[in-house]
Amino acid sequence: MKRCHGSGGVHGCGSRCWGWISGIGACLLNRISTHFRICNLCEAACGLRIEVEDGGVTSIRGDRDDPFSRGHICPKAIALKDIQEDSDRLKMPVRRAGNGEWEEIGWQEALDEAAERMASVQKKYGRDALAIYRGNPNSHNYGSLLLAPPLLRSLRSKNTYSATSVDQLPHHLAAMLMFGHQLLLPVPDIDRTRFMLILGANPVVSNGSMMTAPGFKDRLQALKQRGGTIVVVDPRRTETAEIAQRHLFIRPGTDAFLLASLLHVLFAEGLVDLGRLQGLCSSFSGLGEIFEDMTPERVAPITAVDAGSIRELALEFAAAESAVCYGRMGVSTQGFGGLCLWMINLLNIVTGNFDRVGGAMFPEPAIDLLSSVGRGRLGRWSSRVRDLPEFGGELPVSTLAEEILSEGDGQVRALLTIAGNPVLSTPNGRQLDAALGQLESMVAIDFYINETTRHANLILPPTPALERDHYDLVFNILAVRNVARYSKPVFKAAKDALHEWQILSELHRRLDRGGFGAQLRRTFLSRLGPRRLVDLGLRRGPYGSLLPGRGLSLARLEEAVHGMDLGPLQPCIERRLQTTNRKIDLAPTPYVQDLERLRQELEPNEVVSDRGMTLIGRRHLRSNNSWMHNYGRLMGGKDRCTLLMHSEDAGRRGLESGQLVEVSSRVGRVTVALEVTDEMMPGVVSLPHGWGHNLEGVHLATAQQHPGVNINDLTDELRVDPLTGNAAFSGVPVWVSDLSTNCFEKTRQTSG
Ligand SMILES: Nc1nc2c(c(=O)[nH]1)N[C@H]1C(S)=C(S)[C@@H](COP(=O)(O)OP(=O)(O)OC[C@H]3O[C@@H](n4cnc5c(=O)[nH]c(N)nc54)[C@H](O)[C@@H]3O)O[C@H]1N2
Ligand SMILES: Nc1nc2c(c(=O)[nH]1)N[C@H]1C(S)=C(S)[C@@H](COP(=O)(O)OP(=O)(O)OC[C@H]3O[C@@H](n4cnc5c(=O)[nH]c(N)nc54)[C@H](O)[C@@H]3O)O[C@H]1N2
Ligand code: SF4
Ligand SMILES: [Mo]
Repeated sequence: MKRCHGSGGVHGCGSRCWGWISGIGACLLNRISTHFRICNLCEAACGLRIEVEDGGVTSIRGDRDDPFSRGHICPKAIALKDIQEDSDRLKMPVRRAGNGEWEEIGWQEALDEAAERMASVQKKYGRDALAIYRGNPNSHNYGSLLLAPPLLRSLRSKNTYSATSVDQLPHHLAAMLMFGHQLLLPVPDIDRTRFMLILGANPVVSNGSMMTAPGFKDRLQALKQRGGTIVVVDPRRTETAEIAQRHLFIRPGTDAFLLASLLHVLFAEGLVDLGRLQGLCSSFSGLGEIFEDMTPERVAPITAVDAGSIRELALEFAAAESAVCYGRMGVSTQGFGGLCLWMINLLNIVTGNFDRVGGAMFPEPAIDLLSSVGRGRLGRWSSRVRDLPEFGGELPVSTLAEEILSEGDGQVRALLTIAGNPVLSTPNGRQLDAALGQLESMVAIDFYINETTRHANLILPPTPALERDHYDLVFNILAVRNVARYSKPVFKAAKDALHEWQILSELHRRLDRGGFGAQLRRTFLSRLGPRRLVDLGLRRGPYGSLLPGRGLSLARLEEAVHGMDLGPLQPCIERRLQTTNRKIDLAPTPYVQDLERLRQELEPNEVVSDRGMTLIGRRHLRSNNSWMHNYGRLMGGKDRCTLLMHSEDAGRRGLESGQLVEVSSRVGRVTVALEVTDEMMPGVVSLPHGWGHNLEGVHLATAQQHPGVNINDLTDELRVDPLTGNAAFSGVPVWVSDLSTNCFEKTRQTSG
């Protein structure tokens, strides 16, 4: 292999090559270059060092000089190369012909037809007949974040959906109701806290969520080394629980009882102290009374956490020099997800651990979206079929299939998906799969023909990550340290390729029905492009200046190839709070009312048959939701899509590791290999999500060799948190049986 050692020391071994141009970080003779870039695959946003030779990636490593991630990386980053080179990845638009075959077409034709399909359905049936679903990668793509909203605004469909409602919606609601803005999201000050209580999150594997903290495992180890304590509450003894000093099993879906009980103890023991926030909180008086009946003794049989442990946890949390409670997917995607996220904030606030070093704090990102994104509203309209509430302009995606399938005025007839795979990622995926087959029109902006997009009439593929620049608009809002990093594209976009923002703005141009003012705004936005919008955002932000040559700007950020450290989080609530009375609302009415629903369940009433179990999900370091199973490098090793079950449960059923079992729920059934492990809580089984690639017409050669089963063929679209509309994935009742004896019918009868 050719070697080039830049005189700038970038390649570092000292011998010189005359082709090396340090200004551009490239060697013109050997066609070698080094690029520094942020990984956009998950929320950790690790800094990468990417070597390119002769137009191909030769290595991807962690960037040790990145001020935030300090060289941390996970195996998924390497797959950025595979995404770039994947022969299944679409490079040009494709159209599905009558015989189910796909034909490649040119961009003009594709964009015209896509716009025409959407416009004609809206014209014929009304604007709500077109639904839009936006998936997770949108938040990792600033072009899409900036240019999709104007398109959606001009489509004006109430049937707008996203992955938010199968994920973090309760976080946004709590932020809006308590702090006045859906994006005012507190994050744990993990690097300085002395006590961390983690509920329903496995950041050692997920690398952190609603908390951007690259190298999370190292940060946890550091917490322990400085004498701090980590407690994990989870129905599975996870990789994170393994590091923690204490792990408590909890019955899925019951965290709201535990949290209410922790608050009960704090009030009952006189341990509540708002500290500095005393004058900044409203609705404090009477707060203790609403938790009066939530004693540890009463919630213990419901949660399966014993009363002594609950009391001890509350006392320890209050006594710690600093403490923070952090909850994620496991508490947000459950029937009381809304209440959980409110009470997590409350716990941090009433123990004086809010907006304080070592507690829960607000980042101050270089581009502050608070002024440009709406505060969020709840329930301005509700879904047609099931009356689920809108939040922030979106309806809960659990209702999408029935909105397509139920006839009547306002029925959904067409769908636009943007970077989403709802057939694998939303509850009762099989029902949605069937519903998509009935649409009159479907357009997908995606670069794969997968479980969802196979139903599209047209697929419009954007450039992959390495062909575009990147600035993290979302995850700097959630970062445990203030940083700013800008990544240039590693490769020039392929000939004829369009970036996501260009596709969106081309569609917008064709669909814009606004007046002169709206059209002028649209033209201005698309001429400006996302890059210059980022520059403007940086200049208007807290570290920038509108005066030329002053403050943080894109030009300055581009010079700092490893990114810029903007310092640790600071107490800032006085500056950041967005409520109209400039106070934190400790007891917003929707929560106080919803507590009544919780109270009604203080007496457990669900009759579960002896074969009944509850199902939870899990993540794996080498998976990323549904779309990264097509990269061989990530797919080695043993089967990851297995059902985990405790040995007592397996023994009672006469089941053994490795055998196939049938798992069934109200909505469907799957057959999957069993893995017996005592890391599970008895009575609970776990399946990962994002699998089930064996559907007809999917073009993902590698993923189809390891198809797995879709957990969302078991999760139930009717199980939602009624307050937020968020899917309740945790604790789905299921029955597990030996394939050969198949006792499903029998258990279904006994369990009603
Ligand atoms: N049972 C269960 N279900 C879950 C979860 C769970 O824990 N349990 N987790 C939920 C969570 S947290 C989430 S966020 C959702 C995710 O749900 P989705 O966002 O619907 O699914 P993803 O698997 O992220 O699919 C991403 C899609 O975007 C495409 N894609 C990737 N990069 C790009 C890009 O740059 N541009 C475009 N246009 N397309 C791109 C991929 O090909 C894929 O089709 O799943 C949810 N579903
Ligand atoms: N490797 C990898 N990383 C990822 C992703 C991925 O798919 N793979 N997805 C990314 C995305 S989109 C997101 S949103 C984040 C999610 O990030 P996390 O929330 O950290 O991810 P999970 O692993 O789903 O963790 C949820 C935990 O909740 C537990 N749990 C389930 N039900 C309950 C319950 O009722 N109560 C309690 N207390 N715990 C419960 C589960 O056992 C699990 O350990 O991860 C991101 N990072
Ligand atoms: S942890 Fe996330 S951001 Fe970091 S390298 Fe892995 S996928 Fe990329
Ligand atoms: Mo997510």
